[in-house]
Parts: sequence; C-alpha cells; structure tokens
Amino acid sequence: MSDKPHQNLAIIGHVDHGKSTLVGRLLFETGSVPEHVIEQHREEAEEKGKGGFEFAYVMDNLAEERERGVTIDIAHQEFDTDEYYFTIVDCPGHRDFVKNMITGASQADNAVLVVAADDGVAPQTREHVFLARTLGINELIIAVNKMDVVDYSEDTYNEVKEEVQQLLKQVRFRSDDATYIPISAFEGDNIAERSDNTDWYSGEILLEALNSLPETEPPTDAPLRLPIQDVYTISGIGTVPVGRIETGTLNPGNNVSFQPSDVGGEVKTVEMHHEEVDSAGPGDNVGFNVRGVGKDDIRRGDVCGPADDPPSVAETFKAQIVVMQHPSVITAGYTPVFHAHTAQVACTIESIDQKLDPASGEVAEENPDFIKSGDAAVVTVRPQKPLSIEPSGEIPELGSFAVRDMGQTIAAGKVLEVNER
Ligand SMILES: Nc1nc2c(ncn2[C@@H]2O[C@H](COP(=O)(O)OP(=O)(O)OP(=O)(O)O)[C@@H](O)[C@H]2O)c(=O)[nH]1
Ligand SMILES: [Mg+2]
Repeated sequence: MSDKPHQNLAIIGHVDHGKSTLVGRLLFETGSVPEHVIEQHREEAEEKGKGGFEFAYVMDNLAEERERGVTIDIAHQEFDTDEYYFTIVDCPGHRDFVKNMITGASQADNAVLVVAADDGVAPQTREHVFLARTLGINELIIAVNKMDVVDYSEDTYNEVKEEVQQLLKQVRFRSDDATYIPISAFEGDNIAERSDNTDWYSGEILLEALNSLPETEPPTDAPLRLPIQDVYTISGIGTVPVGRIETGTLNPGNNVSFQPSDVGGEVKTVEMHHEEVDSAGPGDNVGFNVRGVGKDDIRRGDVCGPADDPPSVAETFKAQIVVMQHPSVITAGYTPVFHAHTAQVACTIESIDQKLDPASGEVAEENPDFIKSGDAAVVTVRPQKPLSIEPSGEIPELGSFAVRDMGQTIAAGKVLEVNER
C-alpha cells in the first residue's frame, strides 16, 4: 500500500476507442507491468489474429475478451503517479455491456473519457458521459486517442474537441475545467512524455493531468455504506464479501448489518490488496469477514452498514430523473431495471409527479400523463424486490441510479426521499 492519497479513476468511452490499450500503456509507463509481459501479450494477440491488442490484453483477461477484442467486465488495476495512488476501473465500451460500465463509473471519483480521433463522438461516448455525470463523476479528462491514425492533425483534434465540448454542454457536465489531450495510447504519445508529433499542443500530458486532479474529499461524517460487489468463499477464512467503501469506515470488531438481506454480525478481519488492515475508509476496495454470515446469506447488491444505523430499504422512493432516450413515451406503470450501486432491481414507476424544466429545475407541469426523451421529472418508484438505496441529499454516494431497458440506458437520476419498509 502507498501513503499517497487514493483516486478511483474510471476509463470510459465508445467501443474500440482504445480504453484498455490506454490503461495497459499507463501501467507500462508507470512501471506496473514489465516489458516482457507486454511482449508475451503481443505474441498471444498475434496468434489470435488480434495484433495490436497487446496493451489491451493487460486489462482484458477473460478468454472471450481476448478472442473478440472487446472488454466485457470491468477490470481493476493499481498504479502510482507522483501525487496519487490510482485504482483504475477499465470500463467496457460495447453497448451490450453498459450495465457493467455503470458499476464501474459508480465506483469512481473522476474519469478519463477516451475518444478516437478518427471516429469522434459515438453513441456510447454520449451514453457514458451522460451516465458519468449522473453517477457523480467529478472531473473529466478527455483523451483524444489514435492521433497516429490521423497523422497527428491539429485540425482533426480541434474538431473532435469541439464535438465533445458540445456533448458536455448538452448533458450539462460542468465542463469549463475539463482537460483535453491529444494522445496515441498505442504509440505512447503524450502519456508519460511530451510527444514531438504534436508540437502544436502545449497543454498537460496525461500523467500531468492525472497528477493535477483535485484530491477527493472523503465524506467522513456519513455512516458506513459498503455495497457488496461479490461474495467469495476463501479457504481458511470463510465467507468474504468484497466491495468498495462509499462512506464511513470499516474496522474489525464493528457490528454490521447487510441490507436488504437483513443479516449481520461482528467483523472479524478486513483486507485490502491482500493485506490485513485495522481500518478502511471511503474509496477503499475491501474484502472482509463477518462472524456467522455465510455465502448464501448475502449477495451482490446488498449494502453493509453499522448495525445501529443500517442501510435503508425502500418500500417506495421519490426520485428526480432525466430521460436520455426512449423510443416512445414513459407512463406510470412502466417497469424497467434500475441499476443503483451494485444492485439491479426491476422497479415500477408508480406515478409521474412533476415534469421539470431541465434548464432551471423548476416545476413545469404537475402530474403529467407521460414523459419522453430529454424530459426531467420527479417520479415515485416502487422496487419489485427489496432494494437498499439512500436519499442523495444524505448519502449522495448511495443515492443515484441508472434506468435500463431494451439493452440501453433510458434514464438516470437521484433519490430525493426514501419511504422505508
Ligand atoms: N493506431 C492506434 N490504434 C489504437 C490506439 N489505441 C488503441 N488502438 C487499437 O484499437 C483497438 C481497440 O483497442 P481497445 O483498447 O481494446 O479498445 P477499448 O476502448 O478498450 O474497447 P472496449 O473495451 O471493447 O470498449 C485495438 O486494435 C488497439 O490496438 C492508438 O492510439 N492508435
Ligand atoms: Mg476495453
């Protein structure tokens, strides 16, 4: 473990724009992956007819990912810069795997948006930016990648930059301070060293931009909230739930409760990066062990919190949503899947209470019959299975969600009020 402050950084963007290649390159440049490993990957990639994927293979470990040359699940890796200790969350860009991207983005504080210079803003560029904003990503660094493919053209770079600026404006991402960098993940331009190929560019290179990200402020006064991502059985230890601490701290000896599974016990051990620790806090990815809690008692989507201040379980909740895309209209009774932290639960939009003016947030219409793409609204939502979620005004980290249906993100939003079970 490093003493430097920690950052969770998501890498987002459209399929094949070079996210995994960029992460592989970053790990290589920071000395986290030795050259001979990249060389092995190069040989494997060439055997599979996927020459050029050697850096992506650092992140894409699944056989199917390597055969298809796409990222399917989110993958985590660690590296250091001068200022920070980073956990990188490499997200899949393919539209079939946006649900995994949502989990990735909800684990991150800041993000690098990768946009290929030869392709520009593409459908999942939009979708990821929209989700990143709604899921609480603070800062975006925009890496205009594959500059080698466009002969390091300043004009092309400026066109892509302008496209992205418009997109950020459309989804109201606070965008004045976003950093844009022309890079080639594959060739290594402007990643760790300034490139001679882009002598027209004088801004920060990628590692400099990562170093100058603002330090994330852990919300220290909120109670422990730890969404469970997976539950393992490890010999010699027993049941080990893993996840990222969103708020609060977790210490051995704590009495905890898992909701909505409604089981609990005393924390025996807490591990980070395969080492036992005395205490873990916001942003830490932990594995832990709780006396008396077995593998079948808890599941992904549960939230762990203090036994005397347990995570809320919603009978219904009121939320403010923004509709990103829907082929027709949304009316009361609609039941898509809500993705909140690590949970995925079908929820019915029981009523559409108010339509809002998306620019000002003021009420434009009470009890509208329907809402459609581009609309913002306050709705009442009833989960079809128990769901732990919190008002975003109290615990923002546990108060946002994405709404998906028909393989795409329909809407995203934040929780205003929870009516507990
Ligand atoms: N020429 C060139 N090719 C690149 C660059 N970055 C990535 N590529 C190539 O683009 C292809 C896709 O790269 P990936 O890193 O797998 O893309 P990705 O964004 O992770 O894709 P998904 O995870 O499936 O969304 C591979 O063939 C890479 O070698 C670059 O800077 N220049
Ligand atoms: Mg990838």
